[in-house]
Amino acid sequence: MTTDSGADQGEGLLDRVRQLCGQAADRLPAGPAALVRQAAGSLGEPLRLAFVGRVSSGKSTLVNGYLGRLLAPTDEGECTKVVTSFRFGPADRAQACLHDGSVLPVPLDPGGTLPSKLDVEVDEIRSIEVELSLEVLRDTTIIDTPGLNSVHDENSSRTHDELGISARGNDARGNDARGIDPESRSAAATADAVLFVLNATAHDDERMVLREFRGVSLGLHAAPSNAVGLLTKADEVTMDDDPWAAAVGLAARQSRQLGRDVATVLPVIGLLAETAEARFTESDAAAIRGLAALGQQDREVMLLSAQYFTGFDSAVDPASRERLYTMLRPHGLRRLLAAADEGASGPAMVEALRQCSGMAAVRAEIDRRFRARAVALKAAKALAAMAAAVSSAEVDHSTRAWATGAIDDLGLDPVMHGLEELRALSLVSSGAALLPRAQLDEAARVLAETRTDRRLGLPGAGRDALLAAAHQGVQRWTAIANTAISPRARDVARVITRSLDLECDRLGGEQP
Ligand SMILES: Nc1nc2c(ncn2[C@@H]2O[C@H](COP(=O)(O)OP(=O)(O)O)[C@@H](O)[C@H]2O)c(=O)[nH]1
Ligand SMILES: [Mg+2]
Repeated sequence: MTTDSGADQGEGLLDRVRQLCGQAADRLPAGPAALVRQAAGSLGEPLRLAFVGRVSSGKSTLVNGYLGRLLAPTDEGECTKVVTSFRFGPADRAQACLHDGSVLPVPLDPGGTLPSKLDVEVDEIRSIEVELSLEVLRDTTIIDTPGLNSVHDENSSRTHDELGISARGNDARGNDARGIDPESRSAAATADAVLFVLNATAHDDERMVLREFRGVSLGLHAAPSNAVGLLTKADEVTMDDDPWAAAVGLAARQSRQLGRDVATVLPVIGLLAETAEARFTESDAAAIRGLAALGQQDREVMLLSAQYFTGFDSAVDPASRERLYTMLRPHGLRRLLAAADEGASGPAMVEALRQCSGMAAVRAEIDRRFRARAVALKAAKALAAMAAAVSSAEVDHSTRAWATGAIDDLGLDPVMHGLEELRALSLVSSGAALLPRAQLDEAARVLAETRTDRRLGLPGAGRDALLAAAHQGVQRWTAIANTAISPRARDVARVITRSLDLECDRLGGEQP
């Protein structure tokens, strides 16, 4: 039994949303109609996933680590200052889309990296679009954004105005939100889902962008099911021997603090993911082995700073050491020196880096939360755009009432329940829903898994057994929904009851 819950019905929902957009566009005045048509147009495209955060927070490094290639420049080059999308295409190529509507080809460096210098002024560019024949991009478009200090920061709020977002908004405390530029914020607002890249300190401006994203994209679902925080540079959270443990604790705290804006915060070391996937070579492994020949005390001293590391007396040449330091920093170096002590091969070192980067958990979260629920996220995005369009003063009362009713109806579609499940999952994994351990485990399983047999804890079981388990589950969780003391636990139980009810429907209704 390998039914993918909901996925098979996804296309039907998208068709219905498309149809509704078409009907609405026919009835609405020109301005709102154009917004609705635009929203309908993006329904057939891959999921748009944006990496957003301050400049130098580590976004491009994460994009490279995620895509497994050195595509997004992480230096000071001009391309770091422009919103860049990476989408699937048969050949590797890039183009710059200018504000005046024209398009210029951008030559890629060998390996597909964007050049550090462009033939056109950066502030004339609206976005760079890169097409790559990477499998992971088939169903997901990745958007890298610049952040603070981009050239657009001071002079361009065009895109933002189009979206009706104030480019110079104030947060709740009246602070001017200058941390993240309008172009990046607008890229976040038009994305279906956002990876919010954070470092050890979360700033007010970052929270504001998150809130904006929530407001623009998911008016229907006031839950942050479509935004996940990534606490990157986890290796630099503390100078202690075990920065990862500290980062896990910090990410959990940020997750609680930002709970209204992101579903969860995961620690990650983007740099080590990028190095593992796209930089580390056999000669780097040989250099690590050369350094591992030094005594323990010498090693600790050389790891104290970049200068010590490259200036140290060693058979490994300084240029190789500088490269290693840039790619690994002290935490990665320590990890690989330890691996070398155990006789690790080059590929084993890459595997060690991969493991300590935390990227596997990020991938799993992206798969489970975003790629598996892409249809619901895209439908929610389009419906939210339609809701915003019909709220315009130009729209007459009866059209607005008709559209709002139709949007609500589609919001009740079983596929859309996937977003409720993600919201409930956040309540479970953050510990906000007070339930006994066994119920929490079951809740996490039902909410996180997408295959019917796994959700029901009966991998490989036949239809009758699954249906019986789903029926029992409905009864049990209905009781919990009525009796649990914590309101959030009751909320979670209600969501699970509907999930299991929908499983009964999918399995064929009546109990055998
Ligand atoms: N120590 C450490 N440095 C990182 C990490 N990720 C990125 N960096 C460094 O931070 C700087 C900015 O990274 P970049 O990805 O260009 O940031 P962006 O402006 O957000 O795209 C670069 O020098 C990266 O090497 C990380 O996980 N750990
Ligand atoms: Mg960047």
